[in-house]
Amino acid sequence: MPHDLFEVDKSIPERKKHIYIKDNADPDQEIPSCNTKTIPGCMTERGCAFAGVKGVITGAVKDAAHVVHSPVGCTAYGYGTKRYPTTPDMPDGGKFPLENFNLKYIMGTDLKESDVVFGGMKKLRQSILEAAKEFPEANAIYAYATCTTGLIGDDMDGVVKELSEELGKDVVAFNAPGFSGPTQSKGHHVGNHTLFQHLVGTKEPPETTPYDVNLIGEYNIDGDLWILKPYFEEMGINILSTFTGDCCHDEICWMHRAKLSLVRCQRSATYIADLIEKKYGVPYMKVDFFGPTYCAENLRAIGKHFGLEDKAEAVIKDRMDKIKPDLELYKEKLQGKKVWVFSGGPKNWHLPRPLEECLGMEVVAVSTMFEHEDGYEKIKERVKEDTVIVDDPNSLEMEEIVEKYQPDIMLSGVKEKYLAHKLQLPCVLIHSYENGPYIGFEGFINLAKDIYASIYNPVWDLVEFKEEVEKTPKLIEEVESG
Ligand code: CFM
Repeated sequence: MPHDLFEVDKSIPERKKHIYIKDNADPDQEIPSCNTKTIPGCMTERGCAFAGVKGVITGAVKDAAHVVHSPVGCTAYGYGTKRYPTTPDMPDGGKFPLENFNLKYIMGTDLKESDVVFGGMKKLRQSILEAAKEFPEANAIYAYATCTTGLIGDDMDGVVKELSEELGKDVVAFNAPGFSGPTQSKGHHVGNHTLFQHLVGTKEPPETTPYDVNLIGEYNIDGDLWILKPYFEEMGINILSTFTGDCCHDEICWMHRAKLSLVRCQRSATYIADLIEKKYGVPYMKVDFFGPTYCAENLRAIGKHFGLEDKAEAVIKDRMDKIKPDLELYKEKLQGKKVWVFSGGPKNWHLPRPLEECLGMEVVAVSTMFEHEDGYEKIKERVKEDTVIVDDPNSLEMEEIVEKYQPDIMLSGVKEKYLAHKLQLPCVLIHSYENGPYIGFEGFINLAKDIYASIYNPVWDLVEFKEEVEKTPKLIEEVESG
């Protein structure tokens, strides 16, 4: 189907390669320009490669001190903005002193002009030493390149190698300056490779079982991991390492000892599962735990792998029984409501079917910030004919989506929420969540509840009232004169 739907295409013809409307008669539809840099002049919602490594992959590691090698802006930007809660629990049964550490703090080298001219390596060295002194409980130090230090070419690997020896603990450099890729996705890639190359295989776990798994690409957003963990425990499966929600540095180091890797976020973390499989022969399975149907399917597959089918069935039955009344209630309330799903990548293919099949909603638009071809294929498989699929939408296109597709709600991130609200459109956060967790059986009910609360919020009646007021000068007079 040709799409003259988007007005902005007239002024930015390249954007045609980022948009299509699903047509069942044309199975070859694709986004040929996904995962390329944003067209100059388009107001993008994407993040940078540094955000991808620090904000997504490594930031949740609870016992590492994070040192950002940058002018102070990137450091402030990297500070505890993401909602991944953490327990003090360590694998040896001990407690990590979270109260005076980690996610509460971020450290930076505070680069100035003279460092840019003469090099920032001395400052990096000094800052890492200071961080180690200030936070002796840190089990590792992670240092991050940023645009400035990438441009001046500081040899971070050299500095951290020396310091690892001096300090007697792992000091790791992540070389993903903001500009090093089109989106945060590049930072995921660098983060995976760096952790694999420097850490995996360097330590042994205190004990192992025949049922050890790595839960990869699970960042414990608003407690997602704590929904999933009991499923595994009840099945008799042990999570040896989580990559990287609520995890500690050592868990990364012994990932090679798992019997199976489960890849939850397949955009940000399939890389390390692949590397571990190739080098250590640990197989991996891609899993999807959003919505009750996928959750049941995937628990079954994991049960089958370990010969624990009965236990998987018991977990599924228990949770399905628990959520059934709520699921029915929200399905009745949300039936026929139109929804636009907009996240980074994977949540755009995790969510459409559960929203449609379990809640009776209609997905009219799906957009992503940084999905690659394989992810777009999954989106295409899982949405209905006539759904518009948009890669890296700019703000004008976002307004057009609202105007043309008239969604009743947008599921997106915090940046888009303001735009949605200006357009009088309800919006629920699906990146960091509103009242999550949103994963698993129980989590899906939390999502349904937030969607319901948002669509049926009485504030929208005031919007209609305001429109009426604007149409009627007499009313305005009355309102103004009290
Ligand atoms: Fe993976 Fe994620 Fe996502 Fe992601 Fe992200 Fe995220 Fe996301 Mo926001 S790791 S790709 S870089 S599932 S932060 S928890 S919600 S854009 S779809």
